[in-house]
Amino acid sequence: MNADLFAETSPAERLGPGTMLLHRFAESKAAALLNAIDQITAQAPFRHLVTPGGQRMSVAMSNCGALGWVSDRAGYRYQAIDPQSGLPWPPMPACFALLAHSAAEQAGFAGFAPDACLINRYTPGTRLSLHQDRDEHDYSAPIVSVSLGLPAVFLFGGLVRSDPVKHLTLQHGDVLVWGGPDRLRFHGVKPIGEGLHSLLGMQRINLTFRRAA
Ligand code: MD6
Ligand code: FE
Repeated sequence: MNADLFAETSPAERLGPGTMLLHRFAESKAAALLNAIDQITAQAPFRHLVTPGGQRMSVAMSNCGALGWVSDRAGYRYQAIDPQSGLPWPPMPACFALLAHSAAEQAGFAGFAPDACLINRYTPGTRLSLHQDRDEHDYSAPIVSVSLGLPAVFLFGGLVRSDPVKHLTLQHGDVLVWGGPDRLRFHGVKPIGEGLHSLLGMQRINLTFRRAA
């Protein structure tokens, strides 16, 4: 049977009690998402943040929505103002909020209303070291993560840094939803491999939607 017959469906893979990988869930929306990302990053350009320890992050970041995630020598936090422009972050486009809400619902988290969307841009060789997402106000809301462009090997650990780590491939259009008992699992991204994606060229873009306030 022709595999293309299944291209519109979104097989869901359960990876933990609160984690679902929705394969290709965002694929048909990719062009609209990329168009919105171009508009957002015209106002709030991608930049390399500095960690509290003083290291420049290899991943370039921007944000949209009421709150944006930032890092500098003072620490990690969410704030309403882009420190680079002094202006509020660009608003979250309706197509972003709808996608995040419907993916969360599909994964069993009804009523997800994100107030923050972090936009990460990777090029070959860039990586994100193992971390927990713990800068949000409460952990009851899930996180919805959308992958676009070049594939990534996602490291999916446990609740303790030293727990064993699973390697998952995240492809263009894949949406990872995690919350509940998995909300504080350690995770990261291995260095992105060389490649050329038809829409994004030598880049991977990840959107992470959160309820931060
Ligand atoms: C990324 N994502 O995939 C980085 N965090 O580029 C994350 O750090 C992340 O994908 C929490 C939940 C899902 C994620
Ligand atoms: Fe994270």
